[in-house]
Amino acid sequence: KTYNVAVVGATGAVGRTMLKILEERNFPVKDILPLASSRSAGQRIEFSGKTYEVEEAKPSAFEGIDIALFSAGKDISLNLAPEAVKRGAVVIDNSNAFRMEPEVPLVVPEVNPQDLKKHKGIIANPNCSTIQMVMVLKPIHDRARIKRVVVSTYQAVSGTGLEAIEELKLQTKQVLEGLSPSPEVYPHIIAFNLLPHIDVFDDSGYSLEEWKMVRETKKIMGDDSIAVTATTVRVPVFNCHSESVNIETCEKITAEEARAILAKAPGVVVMDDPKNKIYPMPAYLSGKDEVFVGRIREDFTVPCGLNLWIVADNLRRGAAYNAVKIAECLVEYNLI
Ligand code: A2P
Ligand code: 11C
Repeated sequence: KTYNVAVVGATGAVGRTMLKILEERNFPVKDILPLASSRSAGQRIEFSGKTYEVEEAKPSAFEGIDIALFSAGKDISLNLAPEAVKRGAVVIDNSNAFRMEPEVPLVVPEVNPQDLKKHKGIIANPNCSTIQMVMVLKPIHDRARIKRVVVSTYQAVSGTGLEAIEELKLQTKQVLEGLSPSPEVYPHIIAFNLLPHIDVFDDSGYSLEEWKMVRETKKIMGDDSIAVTATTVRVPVFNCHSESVNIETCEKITAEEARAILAKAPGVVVMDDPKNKIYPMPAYLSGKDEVFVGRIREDFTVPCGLNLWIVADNLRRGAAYNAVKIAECLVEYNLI
């Protein structure tokens, strides 16, 4: 069986990656429909050796679509995902629009594929920084029950989109030429800087990106008791998010055992030999679909603690690959 697949946001950083991954993985596509704003209508894109024209995303575009992958921002998802479902499509939505709705499964296929079974038309793809963290937390939780997680992120500009990638390129050049850049995408300069600010702040002092990591982790892991606290930081890296993660467990787990458990975890690669300069780094991991973990060590300040360093390609593993993997599971479980 083959499927008519729409990609909403097909001209964006994640949308383009979704098309690439559908093609690479030979997803059973009957026809592809690239959708974006009216500004991009008529633009041509290549898919599996054929040329397609980008069309404007509007309700009628979803007639005859079986699967719609959305990555054009929250407002577009809120407006158009229900329209796509009404016309018979299953939506896999990469935005923050529906993630915390109780009836919407929030899925990382390696962690909670069973949640797909209760879908009612919309499935949410989690935030990129959450996906790479839960893939490492899950096998540790299964063995030793996680009580508390303290995470600090080092997030690449590709998470913001194509404009932010251009801004980092431009500003880097400007600074090296002795010019002072004027920030456009971010509230401050991003070249040679760090911004402890991702998404909007609320009265608690936390940013929405930090709250996403807290709430989404509990929902994906199916355990509200896991306490998560996060500090999310934008760094002048083009692609791949990195995370420093401190975990407190109920049962003792040694670094060696953690390494052995993670080596067997689906989609996780242990890269941990620091004396030989082996640890995950964003500069080398673009284009990969696994989550890389290193610097695995015990936290000696508590009876049952671990410190880890996690890196993954946020556009692929944290967004497009996860979405395509959800689509593959839907096909496998006959849920379309
Ligand atoms: P467009 O290129 O036509 O603006 P990124 O995250 O890389 O910035 O990409 C955002 C994606 O969302 C792009 O594909 C963009 O299309 C799409 N998009 C933005 N606004 C709309 C809209 N009003 N309707 C449909 N797609 C949109
Ligand atoms: C970033 N994590 O790196 C964001 C991008 O809720 O899906 C993805 C935002 C989201 O800026």
